[in-house]
Amino acid sequence: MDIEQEVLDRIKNAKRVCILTGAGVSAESGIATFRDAQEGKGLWSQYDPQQLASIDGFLKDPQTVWQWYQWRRDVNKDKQPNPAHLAIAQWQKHTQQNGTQLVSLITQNVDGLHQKAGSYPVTELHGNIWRNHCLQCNQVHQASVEAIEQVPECQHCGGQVRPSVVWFGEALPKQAWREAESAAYSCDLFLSVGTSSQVYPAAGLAALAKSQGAKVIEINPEPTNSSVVDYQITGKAGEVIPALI
Ligand code: BJW
Ligand code: ZN
Repeated sequence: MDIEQEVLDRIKNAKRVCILTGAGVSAESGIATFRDAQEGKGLWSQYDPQQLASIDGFLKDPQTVWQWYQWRRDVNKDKQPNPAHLAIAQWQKHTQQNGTQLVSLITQNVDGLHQKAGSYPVTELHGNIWRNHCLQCNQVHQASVEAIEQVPECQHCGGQVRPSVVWFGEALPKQAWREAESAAYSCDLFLSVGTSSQVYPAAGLAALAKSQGAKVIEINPEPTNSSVVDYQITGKAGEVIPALI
C-alpha cells in the first residue's frame, strides 16, 4: 500500500468529506461481497444474485428469494465490524467533537456493521437486511434469524413479508437519497470505498461530487478504472483506512 502525501493533505484539509462504502468494506468481516456472494456456496451457487435481489425475482419465486435472505441473515448474524468500520466511526466521532470537518457516511451495505462500529449518522441507500416489511401495506415486521422457511404473511393485510432492502428495479428511499446527493454535492473530498461502482444511482455520486469541484479517492484492492477517480489507493479497506486517519 502506497499513500501519497498529497492524499494525506487532502484528507487533513478537507472541510466536508463524503464517504461512500460498498460490500468491500465488510469483506474483512467475513461477509462475501455482493458479486462474489454465491461462489462456492452450495445450493445458492446455481442462482444469480442479481436475479434474486430483484423485485421481478421475488414476484416470480418469493419462496426462493425469502430463503436466500434467511440464509444470509444466518451467515451474517455474528459478524463483527473490522478495522475499516471502526476507523470510519472514530473519524466521525473525532470530527464531530472538534468540529473541524463534516464527515458524511453513505453506505450501500445492508449489514448494519457501520452502526455496530458506532458510526452515526449512517445513510443507508439500499436498506437493511435486519428489517422486513409488507410488500402490500408497508407495515414494518420484525426480522428473525430463526429458520422461517415460508414467506411470512402480514397480520394486517395478508400480504407477503419481504426484507427491507432495495432491489433492482426499485427506487431508493427518498430521504436517504436526498442526504446522499446533498453530501456528495457539497463535499470537497469524496471517498469511494470497497465498491465496484456498477450499481446506479449510487455509482453516480462520485461524478456528482467531482462536477462540483471535489477530489475523488478510491480505495479498492482491485481498481475500478472509474474515470472520475483522482487518487487510487490499491489495498484493503481494513488496512488503508486506519492508515489514512
Ligand atoms: C474490497 C475488499 C476489501 C473486496 N477492501 N474493497 C443504467 C444506468 C443507471 C441505472 C441502471 C442502468 N441499467 C440498469 C439500471 C438500474 C439498476 C442498476 O444500476 N443496474 C446496474 C447493474 C447496471 N439500479 C437499480 O435498479 C436501482 N434502482 C433504480 O435505478 O431505480 C429507478 C427507479 C426510480 C423510480 C421508481 C422505480 C425505479 C436500485 C439498485 C439496488 C441495488 N440493490 C443491491 C441489493 C441489496 C440487497 C441485498 O444485499 O440483497 O445492493 S444490488 C447490490 O449491489 C447491493 C449492493 O449494495 C450494490 C453495490 O454493490 P457493491 O457494494 O459495489 O459490491 P460489489 O460486490 O459489486 O463490489 C465489491 C467491491 O469491493 C469490489 O470492487 C471488490 O474489488 C472490492 N473489495 N475486498 C476494499 N477488503
Ligand atoms: Zn400488510
